[in-house]
Amino acid sequence: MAEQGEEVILLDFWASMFGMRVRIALAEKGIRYEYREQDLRNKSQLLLDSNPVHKKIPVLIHNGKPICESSIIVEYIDEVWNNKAPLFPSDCYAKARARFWADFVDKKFYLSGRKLYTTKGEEHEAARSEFIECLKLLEGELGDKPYFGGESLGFLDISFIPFYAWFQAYETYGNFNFEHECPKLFAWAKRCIRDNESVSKTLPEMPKVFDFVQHMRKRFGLDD
Ligand code: GS8
Repeated sequence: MAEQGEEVILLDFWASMFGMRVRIALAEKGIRYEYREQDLRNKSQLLLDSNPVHKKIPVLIHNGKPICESSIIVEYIDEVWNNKAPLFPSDCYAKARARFWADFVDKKFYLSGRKLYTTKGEEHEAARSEFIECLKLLEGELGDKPYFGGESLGFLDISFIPFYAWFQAYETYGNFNFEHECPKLFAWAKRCIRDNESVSKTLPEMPKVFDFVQHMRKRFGLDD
């Protein structure tokens, strides 16, 4: 819990997988904070002032000081509120590995996933193959462990599980079945939700995200 006199504000958008990472980390640490939903099509002055470089959510404002970029925020939370179980493994190699795969989620998985519902034709086909390959690589990294870092929810789980809320959209527009393609990873996602209130209370319902994606597609002119 934030100490008395501490001010913690989160600038976020409900459907953002990056924002969800921060919400899960804050919940894991039991930190009380003020959630401020942002209109990304009409950005608030506070958002523009807090993240002048990227102008994106999430931004955590801790005692007036903004921290940007979800992975950096999660790491900050882990370091500042170190009274609860750490989110990172203590072993340096395991830590580097967790960071590597979280970076892979951002650079490869997220971008190919986005193309599933924003592109058509050849680009869409290529994105579909890449997306499924990414899932299989992540499933390989998970192996037979319950969580990426071992026995409990950690940094890489927190980086990746928010995307599960988007899976109805990924499966529908990517025309594949997650459970069928990656049964172990599917079981991991279910486990994260079933056994961690920080996750189950943060992730929005899949149909709500799907509805949001459908509206986005109409706006982009991909659907009537
Ligand atoms: C990505 C944040 C992001 O894309 C992170 O925090 O990890 N690398 C960053 N934020 C989006 C909303 S989620 O898709 C955003 O704020 N978009 C507003 C814009 O691009 O104008």
